[in-house]
Amino acid sequence: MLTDINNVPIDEALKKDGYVIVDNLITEEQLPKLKDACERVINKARNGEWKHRRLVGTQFPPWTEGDDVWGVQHLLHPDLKETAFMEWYGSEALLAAVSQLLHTKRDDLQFGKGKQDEGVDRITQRHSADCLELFNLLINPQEHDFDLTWHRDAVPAETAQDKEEELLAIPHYGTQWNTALYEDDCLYVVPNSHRRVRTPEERDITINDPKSHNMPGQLRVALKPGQTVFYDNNILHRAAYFSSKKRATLHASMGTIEGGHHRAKTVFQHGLDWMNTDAFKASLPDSLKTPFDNTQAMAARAGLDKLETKPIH
Ligand SMILES: O=C(O)CCC(=O)C(=O)O
Ligand SMILES: [Fe+2]
Repeated sequence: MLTDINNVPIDEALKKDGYVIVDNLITEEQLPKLKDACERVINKARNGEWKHRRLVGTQFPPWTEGDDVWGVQHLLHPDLKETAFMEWYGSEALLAAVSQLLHTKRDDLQFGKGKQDEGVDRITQRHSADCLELFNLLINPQEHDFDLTWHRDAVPAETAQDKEEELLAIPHYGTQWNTALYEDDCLYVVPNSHRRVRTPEERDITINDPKSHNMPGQLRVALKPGQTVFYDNNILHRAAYFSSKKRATLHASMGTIEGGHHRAKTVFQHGLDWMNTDAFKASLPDSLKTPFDNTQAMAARAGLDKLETKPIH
């Protein structure tokens, strides 16, 4: 039973507060390897050699404007040839934590987390593309500070209250997390906001002043190197990126097959066809073979055995 930094079981804390901070999901041997791998992919993203990146000025995909990078996408892509990311994604500590959080058997895990339901996805299209990715890196831009607005990943700010209630009631079948390789205090959350509709004041801020520094009840999540925060993607959150402070934070997700195959379209609509290559399959550690088979089986059941669908933009 894994507990958080306050000795509360992690699944209890995540359910209650909408976020949970955990130590030691990276070993001492893994940390320098992950840092080195990040340096290499950050350089590639900044010099344009790696095109899958998030660019300052744009919160949601597509990222076509600008050249100041705040995120590097697809760290598990075989073309990057960075095995440290895959080794960590399949590591015992991480899989144990995710299984406990999702109350699921190891054999029922799968890659990524996807959206809950196609109907929801239609409504939230713009957002969903943002959070469906498997494993990315969040970094400090070099030229400009950059703020993400207050948001829930799967409920757009303009959503009417009754619809918001409906969307918040949909089960997740997955979890996402940030793991800091360097000190990271970029993320802000409103604890316990993940299952209830916004108060009138929160609603007003998300719509009219989305970069507000004065959200009632806001908490700045301060991570030490090696710490992880798992957070419900519907917790009210924002992030502040500073060019002056080094950030290299692993941002990943994992799900369970309980969501059923209707999730497949949304998991794979974001250009994950590279997962279906021999090079990708050869890179899988034993611990991820069943989760990958589950992912493929789910895609096949949904008629998506090429692991790709039409782009949503
Ligand atoms: O930068 C962060 O820590 C949060 C990123 C985020 O909220 C998102 O990508 O939806
Ligand atoms: Fe988000």
